[in-house]
Amino acid sequence: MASSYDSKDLIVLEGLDAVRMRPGMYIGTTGVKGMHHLLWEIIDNSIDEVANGYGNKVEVTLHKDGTASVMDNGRGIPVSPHPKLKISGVEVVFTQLHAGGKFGDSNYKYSGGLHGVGASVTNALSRWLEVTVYKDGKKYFARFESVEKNGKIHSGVPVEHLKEVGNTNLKGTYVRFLPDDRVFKDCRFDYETVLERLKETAFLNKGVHIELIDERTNKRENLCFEGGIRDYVATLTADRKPLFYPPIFIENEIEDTYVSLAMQYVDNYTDSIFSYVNNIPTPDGGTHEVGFKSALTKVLNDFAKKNNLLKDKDLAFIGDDFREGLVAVLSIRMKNVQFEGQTKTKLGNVEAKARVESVCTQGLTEFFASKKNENIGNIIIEKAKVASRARAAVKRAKELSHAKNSIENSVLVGKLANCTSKDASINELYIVEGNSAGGTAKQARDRYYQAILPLRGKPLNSEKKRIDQVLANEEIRTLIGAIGAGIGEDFKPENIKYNKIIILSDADQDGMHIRSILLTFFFRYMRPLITNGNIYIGMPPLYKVTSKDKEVYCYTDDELAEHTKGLKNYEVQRYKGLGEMDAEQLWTTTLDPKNRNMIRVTLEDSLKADMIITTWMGDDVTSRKEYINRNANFNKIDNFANKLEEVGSEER
Ligand code: TSJ
Repeated sequence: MASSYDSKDLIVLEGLDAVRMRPGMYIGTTGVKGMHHLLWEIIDNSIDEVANGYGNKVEVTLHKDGTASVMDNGRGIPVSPHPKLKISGVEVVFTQLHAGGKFGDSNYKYSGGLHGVGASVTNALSRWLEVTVYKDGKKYFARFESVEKNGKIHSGVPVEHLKEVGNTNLKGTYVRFLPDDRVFKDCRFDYETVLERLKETAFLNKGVHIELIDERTNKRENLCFEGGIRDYVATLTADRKPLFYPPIFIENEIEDTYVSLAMQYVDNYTDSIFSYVNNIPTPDGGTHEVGFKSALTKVLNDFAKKNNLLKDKDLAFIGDDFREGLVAVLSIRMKNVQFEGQTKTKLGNVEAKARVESVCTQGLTEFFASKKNENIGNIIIEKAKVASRARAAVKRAKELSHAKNSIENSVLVGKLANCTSKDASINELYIVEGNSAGGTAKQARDRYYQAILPLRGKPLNSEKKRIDQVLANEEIRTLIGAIGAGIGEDFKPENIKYNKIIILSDADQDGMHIRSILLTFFFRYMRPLITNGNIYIGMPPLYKVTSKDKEVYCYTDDELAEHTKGLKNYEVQRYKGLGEMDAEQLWTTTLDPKNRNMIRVTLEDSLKADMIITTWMGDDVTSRKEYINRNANFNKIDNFANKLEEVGSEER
């Protein structure tokens, strides 16, 4: 492209050259992420304009030539000369570091603050950058380039100073730039990355139209959320079973701070608070989140008291109890933001706490005081009660496993038939479904190294079992004590008393459910057992085939078919449960290491497994039913192990 500059006219911009020397200081990395940062700087400027009520549309285009452009229909960057610098406002924006503040602070109620290091950084790290301003009936243009002078590269040099280039009835700003490929090697803009960012931005700025166009692939997306962060929360909870609808929403302004909050509860145990200050994410929270949390705790405690929802037997709530299953978006706008922490992703302004707390307390109190929202309050309190009970159960379980020799001293010891060996490396613990099968197993085992813990089927068998109820279960607590290595964060795998822990349950739906509960329990509270390969699923035979004077046990349908092929005069006994076997049979088929068949549970991909377990164990009855139906062939116990993506080490 022909440029109308003469090298002697070149204005070397020391600030921008500094950016070029140390890009990492300004944009973090010189990888793809850093390159996207150039685009965020530009987009943020446009969003600032429309978020403050000037214009309503921002269009982002990813071009075939590696450039990106951003256009808005705001007022247009000021073109008049800066009183001190004597250059156009446009040139100030693109050549002076942190120029954003000079304009932003005085013109925008809420400015992005130090977040945007400014459009000048984008200019400094671009091969070229062009800007067109539509303002007051005129069209203006300027171009900046990276140029070489005396063998040195200079960044962001104005090669075409801002000039009027025609008339227009449009208004707004258009910026297009080519990231410098000497800084960002082999990088290209990623559609999904940009889309995700724009979507978040669109949620946070309700009513703003944001369009993303990818000319390289002809993909495009139009984003506009009239509900703002309400829509954000609704999207976040869409496939997670929200407890009510629509999300709670409050907003207000106090002392020049705008606070908005949308929240919802879903049927799980974690909390997710997404907080923002001036559209900037604060994943490490900070003073605004603290303010919100204390408001939430206070308002819900008051609600419970006022409505007599706490009975004598109920525990007092702590803040955490009100945040189980919470999905919230907290977005505030204020001046002079200060970020803290290593990554500057935590709000530090002390004044923000009181302001957010005040707006949230007032808004939430009003919300729950309304008769029509009473039921929502009740739902949340019920959920908090479950959370507080779970908390107490975990605490009890921890105490139990901490108590020295707890298992020997425990009244529960009767349940466990321990082995005599103290050598953990050879010891095995069989968790057996049902008292009767447990009794048989106690007779059948090799008591030197095999311990048996019978698990009553019933208390664990209901469709919906929360982990607190699981923990409250006597046998589970015995199990924690027996394993002897603690629970949760305090779990010490080096202290386990059994090298192999074998789950032995019936080949039916109840058995499958017990297995899933135990695995979820191990996964959540004793994960090293799974990753270290200590957990096994025992496979009792499904059939006994008797012919002449020979008895053969078959563990799968295939085995049965294989064995009975060509066999005459035989009888097949189908085992419906462990209880149908006598001690000798149980030893031969299921306990004796020489014959037994079992699958080692190893979590290759623990995340995936967690998802499966959550689907299975979670409160979404439909998906669990679906899952169970899909795997309804209980003859194939190993279906389960396969689903966990494990390759069983089969011992036979
Ligand atoms: F990043 C950027 F600076 F290059 C950039 C800024 C890029 C794009 C695409 C748009 C913008 C931008 C800036 N859009 N709108 C504005 N508005 C102003 O800079 C502006 C306009 C008028 C007044 C005023 O007081 O009249 C004040 C400001 C800050």
